[in-house]
Amino acid sequence: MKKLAYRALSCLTIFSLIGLTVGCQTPGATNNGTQNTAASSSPSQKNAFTVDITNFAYNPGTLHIAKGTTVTWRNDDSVAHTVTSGSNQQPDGMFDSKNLATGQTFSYTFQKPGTYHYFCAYHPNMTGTVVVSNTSAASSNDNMSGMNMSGNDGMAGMNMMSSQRSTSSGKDNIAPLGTGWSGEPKQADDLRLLPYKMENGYKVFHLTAQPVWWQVKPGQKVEAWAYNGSVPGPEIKVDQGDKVKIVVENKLPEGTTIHWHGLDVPFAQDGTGGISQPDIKPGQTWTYTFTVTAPPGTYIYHSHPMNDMQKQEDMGLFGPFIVEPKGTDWQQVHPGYQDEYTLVVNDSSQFGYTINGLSFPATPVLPAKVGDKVLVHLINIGSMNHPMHLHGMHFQLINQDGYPLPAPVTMDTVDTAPGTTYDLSFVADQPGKWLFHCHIAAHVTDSKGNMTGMVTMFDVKN
Ligand SMILES: [Cu+2]
Repeated sequence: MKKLAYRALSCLTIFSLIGLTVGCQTPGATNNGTQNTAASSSPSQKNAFTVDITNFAYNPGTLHIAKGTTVTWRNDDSVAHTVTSGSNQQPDGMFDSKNLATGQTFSYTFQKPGTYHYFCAYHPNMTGTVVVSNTSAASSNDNMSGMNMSGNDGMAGMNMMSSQRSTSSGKDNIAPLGTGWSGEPKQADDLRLLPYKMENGYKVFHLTAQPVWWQVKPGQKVEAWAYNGSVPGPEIKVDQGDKVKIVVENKLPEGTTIHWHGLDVPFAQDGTGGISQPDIKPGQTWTYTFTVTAPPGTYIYHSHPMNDMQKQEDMGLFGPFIVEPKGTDWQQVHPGYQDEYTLVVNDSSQFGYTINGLSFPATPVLPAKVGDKVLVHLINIGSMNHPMHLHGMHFQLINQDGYPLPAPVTMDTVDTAPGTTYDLSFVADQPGKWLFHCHIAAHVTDSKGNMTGMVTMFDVKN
């Protein structure tokens, strides 16, 4: 896994850079707050402005006002938000509306010039800025075009993933085979590791959902909807306790979201379209932010839009999310793993019976040396149970759904259920080409009786 994963790293880095299309709030946003006639007659509140909270955004996102102006936020969304001063989800204590239910308002009077950032404590994509000029509110007029914009510091470094900002027109053309957009033909022989950048203590990942051509096996090329051009999407690997941001760009012809299956994130980060967030529209970008609290093990990310969830999963919008022991990796865990593989089994209508998006004989051969301890992260993202059987060796089932079992269970077949993950551990104790396959015959045999579908093998050598 490691070797294969890193081999594709440079390629993926390029993908990520290309995919990093960032929505920006307009620094020069005009002063379009509405006059609040109900405000007090105090001169200092001559100019009062309202920021509407609608569709998971502050409107306007950037407000330019004179000192002494009172800003009132009104929540017109159907879910609660907050107006909390600070940035990067860190309150600075200046103001905090706390829970602002539908229809409620919150007001704050800005007395000092400066640039003030705020955010919603429930929805990290929601950020806003108030730029306060040195002009007195009592003498200022509404024309801010001549004001000094030098107080605009920090804008570039902010989280600018404005959820409702369109960054590109939706494209429904299909990119070349398994590549997303680079044009480089590629048949994935294993999952690839998604690179990240460290920013302010966060591991920042980028995923782009896009139609691509995908070759399930030679002669079977189908349209896929893939993350970063790969089915499954690239493996996200983090340490327990990591703070992560995952920037998702939607280049699909319809809305989508990503759900972090099994990771127990805050509600606003759950990625359920129409429930915890609006669908990310075509051309838009959305950022998920959470701390990985789950124990080391195997989890999933997959699309979870308001509509068409089955279609989107059938088309390939899923990937593995692996949590490693903090400060180490699996291969350093006592008594040590020499080989680590992630296998995603699926039975989608689009690809048929597959392991890692591929059908035997296109599935990867998994090398090991005699005596190696092998760790397998096994995910069933399909709609059926698949009893996965290992030849030649017994394995221990150590985790289910990422969490350790009270005691490892020794078996040679694990009946995997849809949406369930398993971590298997075994010692490759004799050489051979040992099949690992679904034991439902129809899932490993084509109409002519040839072996195909959910079959792979461990190639154990001396
Ligand atoms: Cu099966």
